[in-house]
Amino acid sequence: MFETIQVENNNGVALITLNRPDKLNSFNTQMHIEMQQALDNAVADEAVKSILITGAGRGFCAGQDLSDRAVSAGSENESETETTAAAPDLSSSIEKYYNPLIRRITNSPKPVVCAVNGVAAGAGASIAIACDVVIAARSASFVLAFANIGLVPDSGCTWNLTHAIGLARAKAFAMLGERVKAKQALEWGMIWQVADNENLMSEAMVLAERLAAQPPLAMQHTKKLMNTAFEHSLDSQVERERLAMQYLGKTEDYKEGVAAFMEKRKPTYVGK
Ligand code: T3D
Repeated sequence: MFETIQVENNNGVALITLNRPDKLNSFNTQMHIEMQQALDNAVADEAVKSILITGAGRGFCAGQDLSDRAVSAGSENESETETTAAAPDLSSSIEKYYNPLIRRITNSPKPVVCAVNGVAAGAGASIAIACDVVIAARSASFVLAFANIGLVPDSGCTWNLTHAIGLARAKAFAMLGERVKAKQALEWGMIWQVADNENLMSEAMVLAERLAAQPPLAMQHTKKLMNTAFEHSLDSQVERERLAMQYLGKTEDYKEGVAAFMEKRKPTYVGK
């Protein structure tokens, strides 16, 4: 059904694999459209409880496919150089594709795990860090390649990264355009875990399956509270927590969680 990605559903996990390995899984329009569809399907499918995104081949994702952005580098004729007839309006691709993709990941009520199997560059890095739980192969790396081609970090990177690692690191990382290895990303608090290369997918699947077995409404509300925490004062945030607790305390899953704890058994959650 899809040509640029692969989707497999197993044990409550929708595994989405970016699949343009010869282009380091960089995004073209078709891949954007297929990703939108795959994420919408995963959210709509009641059997899917968590989503796992990874890449095929040696890279995770190199951001925008630059072969679709062939802007003339200049001309001997100064006035021709200044005409921007061939220049794309990047804001339209951001509005139509990158922002909706990041919003889909962020607003998904289901946890999204990212298994970074190789280099994550440009929007590829932004997409990885927009996910809820990020595990990276030891040999993986992150590069905010935007600066190297005259752009700014997009796809939520200036927000997610700055909150994750702080302004000093985020600015140097973005402005220098240098590669950061998985181990460094872990030390900075950019990602959750580093796995040996050969164990990446099995460890990522363990994480995704564990999240799939967690109470879905608690996952949804935890994610929302945390993703929006910085928009609120502490005073308003504790009130939002109170309201979420009020709602969750009346769910079947809370009853089941407490009963399972008291009976020393594994809980089974239904998302109600
Ligand atoms: O345009 C809009 O819609 C606005 C939104 C923009 C969002 C963005 O993501 S902007 C940033 C775009 N991405 C980049 O600038 C990254 C460019 N790539 C690189 O810097 C490097 O390739 C990497 C750091 C990712 C990996 O380096 P390395 O040495 O491991 O691999 P390589 O040899 O450079 O690349 C391998 C192949 O993948 C190569 O093709 P070839 O020569 O084997 O046929 C290379 O051209 C191709 N490739 C890598 N990145 C891209 C790409 N092809 C098209 N687009 C790419 N982004």
